[in-house]
Amino acid sequence: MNRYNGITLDEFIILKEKDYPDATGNLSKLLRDIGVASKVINREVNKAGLVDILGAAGAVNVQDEEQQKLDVYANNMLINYLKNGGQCTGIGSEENEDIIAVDTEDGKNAHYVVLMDPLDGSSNIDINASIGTIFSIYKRKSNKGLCNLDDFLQEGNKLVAAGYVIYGSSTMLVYSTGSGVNGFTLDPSIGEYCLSHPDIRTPDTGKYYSVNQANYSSFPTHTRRYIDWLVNEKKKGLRYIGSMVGDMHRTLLKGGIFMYPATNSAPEGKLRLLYECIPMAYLMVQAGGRATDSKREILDIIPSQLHERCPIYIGSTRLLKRVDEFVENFGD
Ligand code: P6P
Repeated sequence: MNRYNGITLDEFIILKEKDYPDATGNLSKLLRDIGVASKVINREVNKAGLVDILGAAGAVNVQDEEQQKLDVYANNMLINYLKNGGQCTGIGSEENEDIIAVDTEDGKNAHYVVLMDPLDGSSNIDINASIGTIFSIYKRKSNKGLCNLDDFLQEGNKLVAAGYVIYGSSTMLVYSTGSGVNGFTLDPSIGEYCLSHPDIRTPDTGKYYSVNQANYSSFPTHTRRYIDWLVNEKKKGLRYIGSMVGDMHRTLLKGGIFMYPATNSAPEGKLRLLYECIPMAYLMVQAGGRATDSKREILDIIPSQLHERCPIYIGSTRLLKRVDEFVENFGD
């Protein structure tokens, strides 16, 4: 029983701030702002079936995907909280073509930029499967004033924090500031996230692999042979929700491997490097796992564009090691 078990997210953030002597409290405030925004999004997600906020908003986002109304709501909610919280100088959202520079006095003097996928897995909204919010926080590279694109195009090793909120059978916020991963479950009776999963560690192997098997024939040879090995030699089971936050939450807690490889139609993979792959890789590494694009550690990749995609293989260290061996034996 962890001595912190059950304390609220706010209490935990303040408690952990003491571990950083030069902490000013700005990052703590920013994390709390994200936590509050997620509770407001959670309220709308929980009643999505009851009011007319389901179904496409009509617009399409930069990924050419039809935006669901909840996508739009979650994006606007997070942008408002981040703009008004005073700790964020800029926002990069999967739903917005360009960065949003916060041009208030506080914003121009703030230290952090936030990258986010406001509502990942939105194709699952209508069928009530798990969806989630994914966020990353970097220290700006520029000095004061309006932020610029370089503040966002940073490798994952430079992250100061990352996390996700999963809106599932219960709502959880899972995050790290670089010294381990902790999970908080929302207690609706008090409206607070309470520590429920202290110091999450990913097992070095696991029962399941997670991939869209329908794309099998167009995966690289090394990936097809690797999946054959998982199924025929290791008798692994397949679990795939089609919502990265849901598939990653299972992999983080239970071990295994999640993959979104390159395919014929998506030679760079489908998932976005900055909004999905880097934050999830950061959390997985912090929990003792690993994440690559089949050749490079995800956290070492220096992004060149805001919306670039990359293949991802992420999960238990022993299963990732075998990916290296299959790539070695079967090439690209
Ligand atoms: P596919 C959801 O649209 C998403 O971006 C991720 O959450 C999920 O892992 C992936 O796409 C699912 O893609 O091609 O298997 O439907």
